[in-house]
Amino acid sequence: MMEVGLEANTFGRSQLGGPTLGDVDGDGHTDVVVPTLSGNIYVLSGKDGSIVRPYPYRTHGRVMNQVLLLDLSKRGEKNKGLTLVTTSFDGYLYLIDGPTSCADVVDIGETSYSMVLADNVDGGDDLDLIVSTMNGNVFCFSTPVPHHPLKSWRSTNQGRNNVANRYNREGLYITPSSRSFRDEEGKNFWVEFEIVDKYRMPSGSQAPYNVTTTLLVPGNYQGERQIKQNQIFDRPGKYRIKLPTVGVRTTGTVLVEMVDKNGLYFSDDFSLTFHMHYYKLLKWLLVLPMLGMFGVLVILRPQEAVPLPSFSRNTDL
Ligand SMILES: [Ca+2]
Ligand SMILES: [Ca+2]
Repeated sequence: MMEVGLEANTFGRSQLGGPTLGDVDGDGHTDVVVPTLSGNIYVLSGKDGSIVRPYPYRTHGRVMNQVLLLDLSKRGEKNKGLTLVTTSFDGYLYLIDGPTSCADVVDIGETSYSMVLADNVDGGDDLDLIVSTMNGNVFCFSTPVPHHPLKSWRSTNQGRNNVANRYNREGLYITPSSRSFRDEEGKNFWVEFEIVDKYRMPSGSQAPYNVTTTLLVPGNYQGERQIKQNQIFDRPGKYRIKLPTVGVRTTGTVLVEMVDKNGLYFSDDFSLTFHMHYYKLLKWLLVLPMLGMFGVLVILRPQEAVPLPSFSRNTDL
């Protein structure tokens, strides 16, 4: 990594957006992607800092942001390498295939200083790309690629200090069964997550993984607002953590954070509700007796000639 630092130094001030890391060409070794003000995007070998061919890729305007790295292989497709996604000051959005450096471009006609981000924004199960421009527009492009929590890249440096793509590499995500919408009523509930670590020799495993699970509930809850649990795991895999349910009707967010042996930070989160279903049942407490009374009146409908029953007729008043 030292050599990469020296090599990157030769770009000097011509570089504004920081580098991002990932195996761009799919040879099993990490590469460093460096955008430059000249419009060239360099890919450097993480081993020795040499330029990976056929890069640099030349755009026709300045590249002012970090380059997003994504696994854009479609369902069932086993693509090696990653796709480089970036805007350039020539007004195009570039999607550059890592191994070949062949590009698809989208003419957005606007410039951007911010990184293209990825997440599933509009639902469905496909990954979406978010491009925000200097004109104040936010574009959302859908892709034919299935979404996975580790494919999303929701902020520059992914919240703290990680500039590497996580899918098929390293990360932590909450499993779909845990993150789907739910309401909790019991004493406790379970959160399932998976620690992914695909590092091989010579770097080996990035364990131990220090995982902190935090239940955040908003201001309407009077007790302790943050319920935290900390655990250290020695190997990747799926784990379940039990969290206490809060005693009031409220919404909450579960945040799972992981720091590996190098201090790299990963996180995932989902939202849930507490005791909302019970509250929804309350309306039936009101409606059911009314329906019952209505039913009784319909079934026991008095004949025309028969006077309505009255409790007063047995009295002599
Ligand atoms: Ca590589
Ligand atoms: Ca989507």
